[in-house]
Amino acid sequence: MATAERDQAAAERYDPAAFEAAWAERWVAEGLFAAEDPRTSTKPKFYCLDMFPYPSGDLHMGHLEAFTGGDVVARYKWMRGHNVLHPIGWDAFGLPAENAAIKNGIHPRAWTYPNIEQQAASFKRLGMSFDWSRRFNTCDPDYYRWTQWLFLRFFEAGLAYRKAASTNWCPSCKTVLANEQVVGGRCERCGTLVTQREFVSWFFRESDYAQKLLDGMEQLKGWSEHALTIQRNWIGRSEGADVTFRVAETGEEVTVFTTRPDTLWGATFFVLAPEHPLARRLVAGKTRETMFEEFLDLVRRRSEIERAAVGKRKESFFTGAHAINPVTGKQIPIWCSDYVLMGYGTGAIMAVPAHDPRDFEFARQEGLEIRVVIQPEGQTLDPAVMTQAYDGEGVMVNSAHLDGTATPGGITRVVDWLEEQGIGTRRIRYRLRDWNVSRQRYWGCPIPIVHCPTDGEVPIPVEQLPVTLPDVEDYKPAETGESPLAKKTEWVNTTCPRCGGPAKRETDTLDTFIDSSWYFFRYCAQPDDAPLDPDLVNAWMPADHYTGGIEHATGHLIYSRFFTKVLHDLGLIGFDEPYPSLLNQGKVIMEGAKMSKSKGNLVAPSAIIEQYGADTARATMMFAGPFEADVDWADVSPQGLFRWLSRVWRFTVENASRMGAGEASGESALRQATHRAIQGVTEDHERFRFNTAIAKLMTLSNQIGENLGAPDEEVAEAIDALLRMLAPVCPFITEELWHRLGRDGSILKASWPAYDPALTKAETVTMVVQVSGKVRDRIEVPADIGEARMRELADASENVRKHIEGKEAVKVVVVPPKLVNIVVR
Ligand code: ANZ
Repeated sequence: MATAERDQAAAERYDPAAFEAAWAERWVAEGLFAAEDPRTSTKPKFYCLDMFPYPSGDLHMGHLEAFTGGDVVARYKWMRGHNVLHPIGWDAFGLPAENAAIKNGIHPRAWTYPNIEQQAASFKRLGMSFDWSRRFNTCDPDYYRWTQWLFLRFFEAGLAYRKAASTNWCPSCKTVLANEQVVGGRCERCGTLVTQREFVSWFFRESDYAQKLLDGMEQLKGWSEHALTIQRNWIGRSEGADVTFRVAETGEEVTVFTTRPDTLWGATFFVLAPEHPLARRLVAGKTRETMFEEFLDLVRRRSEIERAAVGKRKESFFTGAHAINPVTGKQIPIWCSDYVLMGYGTGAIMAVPAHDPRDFEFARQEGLEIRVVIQPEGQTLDPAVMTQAYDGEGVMVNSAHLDGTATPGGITRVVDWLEEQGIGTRRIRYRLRDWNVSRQRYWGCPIPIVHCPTDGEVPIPVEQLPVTLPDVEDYKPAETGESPLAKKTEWVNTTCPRCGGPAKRETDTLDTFIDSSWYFFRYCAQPDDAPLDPDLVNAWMPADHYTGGIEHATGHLIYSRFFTKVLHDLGLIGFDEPYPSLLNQGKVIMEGAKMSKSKGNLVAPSAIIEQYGADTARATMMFAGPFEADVDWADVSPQGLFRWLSRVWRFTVENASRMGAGEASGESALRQATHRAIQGVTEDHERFRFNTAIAKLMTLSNQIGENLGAPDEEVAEAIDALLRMLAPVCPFITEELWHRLGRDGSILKASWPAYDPALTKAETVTMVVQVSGKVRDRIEVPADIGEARMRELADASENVRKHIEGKEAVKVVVVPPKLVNIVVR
């Protein structure tokens, strides 16, 4: 080879380092990703939202996956002619950042901001098409001022209140946790076993919205059934009845909630949650009072999950008192046990051991009576030999005049009767509880409330917002459960905005999940006199696409739906569901295990970018499998993707001079391949099947390679389509080639290719059906037909049926797509 040719070959080698970073800079500098005003834009709007990141370090593989997925959608929508809003910000307050800061011995602020810059730089380097002009951090006073403003709207509307309650306490993070932040009895952040502790805390009345949250699910058409089920169960609607019992010894009334009022005749004992106020009254002044306190101590050390589980030992304490079963008139013993939770229903239950698994376990443990009141069809349950509760359908027995009622269908009849008798009332209850939003931590949004000895809880006047988070020396959480802010006395001591007298500031900060419950409104516009611009919010929202982890199904994804409904009810916005389409990415793992520093199996996106470039990092992640499935990084090959991109690079550069050719016509193999790829990749993008889209692009690039001898127009058409379709996943290589081909503007704003349906029709062939070697039918079928479908068609043929009737098929030979031979005897 001559030197000049060799030089040219070298210059034309695929070298992403030579252009990726420069393009990343240029896109941002030119404002390529800026959304247009949706009220005046001629393009249909598309709001592409990603769950914004915690700035707890540099980007990890989970970020690479989730944000690339969102970016592919955003870029695809630009190319389909949409006005895309694809914003970014940082969820920068709260435990994740703070715990990391404490571990590293530096102030949360000094830890958080540099991390944000680092992540922002990495996002840019990855080519994320964010509208950077809308960027904000939730720990900026300009943002949390409006978090406080919203808190005050909730407070005024009676949706924020303060009460003493037994709450989840993480002994390691030294803070209260919401139920959603306790996973399997452990702190979601640090894994420590969560205990119960009494605190005066702020709550949001989320439980008032339980039914609205369920009803709203009708609108969530683009959510997976899995995500919907998790939320439905978390909200936990139960239909049943409240039934009132009387304490035999004292005459006081106590109500239970039951979903099975049809089993009332089988209630042989009664159980109170240990924390139930009646429990303490019943043991008061008795010799067992101190033992009861010890019992309570024991119970407090167990998590709710442990307490509620079937098959776990149940702590028990007999109160010595009895309740009167309102339908049998019998006295039944009142016990206390930890399997009854204070926070659900009324905190008291009628125990029906024959038909409830946990009551059965408790009865066996304590030797209590078991009485069968539901008899299954064709069986006779005998309490003496039962090994488990029977909770299925059956007919009521031992239930006086209701004997013979079929259940659970007949429950309505039972409740009607209970209501008539004044024993019970129909009741719907939800598992969803009010949201505990107080955190005894430094790094959060200060609660804009002052405690005044005269006026009580007084809101800070709006014009005085934000209540700035003061700097403190000692930001570590305290054993006492008191916020570090409490030590800052000059900040705490203030005057009451109402009476001017001395007062104290609230020292708890807000749960960071409040910050993230409304951020997507602020992306639409950032007015400086309101949290949101209703005009623009109503123009952009509901968001069209939301990408994020399914682990948020019972937390963020409920909180933010709740916020949206409240803001709607307060008249601030015109819709009540924030994101009807939700796509949950899978996890990135390594050889079956979680990636982590301690395991030493951590792969950083930056390492892949350095070795192969951002396009390869993005493509590898998207090609690794269906977006929603877990990705095992040990199974994927960045090298393979890099080689493929090198090939695309090479044939594009080498055929650059042919690209100006005119329009292609005819039905050649290459044209058909091109148009089938356009059809397939488009369909894949519409269903977020990024991996199969890439596979089809690989096939197309092979077909291009095999057909370089085709006329210029056909090669040009194929390469042009390939580049456009590759652009959402690999924006850099496609942009660089686009410019080398002398095309105008960014490929991001080029149009998505269209296919000619005449060229995508699947070919058909004639399938022959034989019975024992004799031709009995001929059927036109698609050339890519599968074996199962061929057999179906053969079996459905009239003539074939006639010839196999009454005979036994001993063998079926299928040779796709042309032959089915049924051998009969
Ligand atoms: C009697 C009974 C008989 C019950 C039977 C069930 C089956 P869901 O469906 O989850 O709403 N329960 C009520 N309050 C409770 C509490 N605070 N802690 C623990 N368990 C409680 O569950 C409702 C059922 O859970 C109620 O119906 C009650 O037991 C129990 F064959 O009442 B059932």
